[in-house]
Amino acid sequence: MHIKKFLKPKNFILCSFLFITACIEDAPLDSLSPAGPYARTIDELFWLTFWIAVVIFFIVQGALLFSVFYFKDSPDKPEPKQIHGNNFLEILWTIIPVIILASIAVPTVRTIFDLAREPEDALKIEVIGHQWWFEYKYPDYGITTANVLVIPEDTPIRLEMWSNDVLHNYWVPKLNGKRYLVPGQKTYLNLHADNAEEFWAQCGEYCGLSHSKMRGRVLSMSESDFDAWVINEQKNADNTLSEGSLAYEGQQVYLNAGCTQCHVIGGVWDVQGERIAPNLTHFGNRNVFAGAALKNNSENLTKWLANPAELKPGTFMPNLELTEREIEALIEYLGTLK
Ligand code: HEC
Ligand SMILES: [Cu+2]
Repeated sequence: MHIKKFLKPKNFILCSFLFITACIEDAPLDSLSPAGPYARTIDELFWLTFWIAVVIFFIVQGALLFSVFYFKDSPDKPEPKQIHGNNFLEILWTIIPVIILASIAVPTVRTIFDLAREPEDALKIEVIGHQWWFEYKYPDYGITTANVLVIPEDTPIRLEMWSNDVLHNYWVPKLNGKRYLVPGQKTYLNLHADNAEEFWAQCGEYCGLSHSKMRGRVLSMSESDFDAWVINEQKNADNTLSEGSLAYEGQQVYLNAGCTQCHVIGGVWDVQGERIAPNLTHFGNRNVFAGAALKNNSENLTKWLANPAELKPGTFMPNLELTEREIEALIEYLGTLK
């Protein structure tokens, strides 16, 4: 596009709306409102760098404006003194940037090392990236879950991460910076939430069609709530549904429609172990699904089970041509998986 065509008042007004979007309060992906020590360390470094840049901006612009007006040419003005090749000045304006860069580099390098260090007594959790959802495993507890990462408040968490397919990137802006999830290689990230709160996560690397719908939640809870959550997650699904109930019918659909090829519901199907889809054993306890892109309610589930790709283009969950009745029964069944 020709630049003159772009420079119209209409376009400036449109562009200014982009700035207004930055003013939303309580934005869940706001990296400027840290909620834990790691994010705070980054925040402090950001503000230090920001204020150094602000001071430099005004000094440089001030010098520029001063020169423009003070040395403005006029017919009766003699040529100002030329300073090209002045050794003292050349050395001075080499040293000043070195000091500026060093004053940013020292705290930056220190922060990088602080963030990378493995905290003592951290809870270890594995994060596995899939197109387009995050899987979480708790090796110490034998738990596998998806989409919602549950952590105890005020406790250091050590994430060990990799990808199952393409490059992904794990990002919980209020708790720490981003880190890549790489196929065949482990990366690490620390989290630590001050309080019991729900945070948002987002895949930070373009990873295919539904990348924007590859989100997540981090649910931080009190120590006692977390312990109760662990005990519940370790249980298999309740397998005592009464024959003839809608939930029982849903379980039959689950077992016969091919869902078990990809999903695991603990205790419901003999074949255990690795599957390529979210573990559904405690699906009913999660408030979001499909990469946290959708709220867990029957309206969304109806659409999802009828045609997953309509909600999430490219998803590896196929349309299984379920009838309305089957979908209704499945949703009832999924609701019992607490
Ligand atoms: C070919 C493999 C495959 C089959 C078969 C399959 N699914 Fe899925 N399912 C997936 C994948 C992959 C996802 C994650 C999609 C995403 O978030 O992008 C998923 C997601 C889901 C979710 C959301 C889970 C969550 O926590 O995000 C539900 C519920 C679900 N499937 C139910 C079913 C049911 C019920 C059936 C059988 C009627 C079924 N699926 C059959 C692959 C499969
Ligand atoms: Cu991704």
